[in-house]
Amino acid sequence: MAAVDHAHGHEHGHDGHGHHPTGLMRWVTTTNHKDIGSMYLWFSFAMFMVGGAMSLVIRAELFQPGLQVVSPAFYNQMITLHALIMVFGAIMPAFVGFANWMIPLQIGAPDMAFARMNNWSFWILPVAGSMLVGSMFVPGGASGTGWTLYPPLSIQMGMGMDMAIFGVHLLGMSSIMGSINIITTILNLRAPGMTLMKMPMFCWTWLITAYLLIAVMPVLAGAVTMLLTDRHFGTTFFDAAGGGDPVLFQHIFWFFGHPEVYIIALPAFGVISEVIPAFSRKPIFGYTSMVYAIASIAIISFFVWAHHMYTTGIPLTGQLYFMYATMLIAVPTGVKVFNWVATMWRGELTFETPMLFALGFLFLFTLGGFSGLVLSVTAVDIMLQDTYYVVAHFHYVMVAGAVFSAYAGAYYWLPKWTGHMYDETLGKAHFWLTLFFFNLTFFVQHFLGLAGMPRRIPDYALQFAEFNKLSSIGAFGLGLSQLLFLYVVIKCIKGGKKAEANVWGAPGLEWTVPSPAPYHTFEEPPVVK
Ligand code: CU1
Repeated sequence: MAAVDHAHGHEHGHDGHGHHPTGLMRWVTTTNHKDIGSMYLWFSFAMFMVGGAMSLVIRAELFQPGLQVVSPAFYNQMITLHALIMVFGAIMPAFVGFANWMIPLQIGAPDMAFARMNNWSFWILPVAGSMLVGSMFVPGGASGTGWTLYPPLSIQMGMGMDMAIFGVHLLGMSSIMGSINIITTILNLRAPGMTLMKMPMFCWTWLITAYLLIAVMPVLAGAVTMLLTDRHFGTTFFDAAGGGDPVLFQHIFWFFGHPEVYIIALPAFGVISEVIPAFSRKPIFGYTSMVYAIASIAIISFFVWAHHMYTTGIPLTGQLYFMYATMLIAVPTGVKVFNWVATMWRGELTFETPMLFALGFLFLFTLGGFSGLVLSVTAVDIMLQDTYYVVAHFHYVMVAGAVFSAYAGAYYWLPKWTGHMYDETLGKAHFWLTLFFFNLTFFVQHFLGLAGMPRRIPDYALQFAEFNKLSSIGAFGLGLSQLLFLYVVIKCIKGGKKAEANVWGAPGLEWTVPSPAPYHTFEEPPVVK
């Protein structure tokens, strides 16, 4: 079978061992990590556009006070689907795409360990995505619960909720299979001499993220399965009338939900840890402390979940414990930020688009981290719970954190992927537009939250009108700016200046293979000294 040959990389060239499918069938049957990585990235960008369009419906409704664009029920569906699609459809698959493309290249492996399972992991995603998007079109509409799917509302919603639950199950399966693949690849397929402590930081972040995923995706699956049996099979896990408790769902959900934040953030840290050293012409500062910081963040992330639940009536001692545990995460995160800054210190800095996005990440993610520290304080959080301050906070973490670093990674590796240079002028324009409109959209939401504007509400009191107008203008600008990225990528794939093998003069095994990276990467495994 041609597919198996690809998987093990022994069989090079097209020498008559079965035929190689072309056109659509190539993509459906591919077991090549680069094809699969590209599919993940394209899927992710498509979902980013869908989820983004939904956020524009939200921002259009909030452009001015009064109900004008959509009904409150549809607005709630947009709130729910925007979040689910962005988290599970856009951000997570983007970083799995980077993992597929770059981990084998960075550790000198011929492909991912389980090449066929890799194909399956990807092809589950479009089905799961259709479940989420399709839930809008069934009687009663999609789940209007928000992405957290809290009961009792999620028990009462119509069939759209069942589709969302099934979609979440499928996404979990895909993530678990992807994680098994990543762990096995990193632990078993490293080139001779590539010890764990010589691995590029991106591989380290993914190794630890994969363990996080395997630990918490089943917890989410359990939570939504209990929801499903409460809905249809007469159980009362979350129903007080039968002896259950809706707050139990929150505990289980956030035991998944908080590590999920780091599932998104750690691979983003990994990309940043590749880009900043490359554009500083220095090795990363404090490699070992970086590895320990990633591991500490991952471990502590399991013990802070109830900081999302300060207002559910948990005991005061519990509130205090979760407050201090949450603050503790700022320590290893601070180590990372310090190391990134120290890497740049006295480096020979240049500011091409990947570096600009990395610096944007550094500045804005740190801001998001600080507003997170503000929210970790129980007394403050009780005031700010369910306000736009929280919305502003997690968009600084998710957009400025995950999306900025995904762009940093995409511009950084585009020459490796396509063999062409992207248009630097347009790339920089994309960065500055994104930076400006991102802040216009979300910075003002801090003020709205502090003034008491609640989240997930389609209408608001008159005193919030100005900041909402600014935020909506920012959102439309931000959305339109992302089309520029699509144009830059297509232009880069179609042509442009030929990229040298190591365009950035960066260290790392991936830069020793030619650009574009060949379909089969290594004839013989390289030896790393
Ligand atoms: Cu959290």
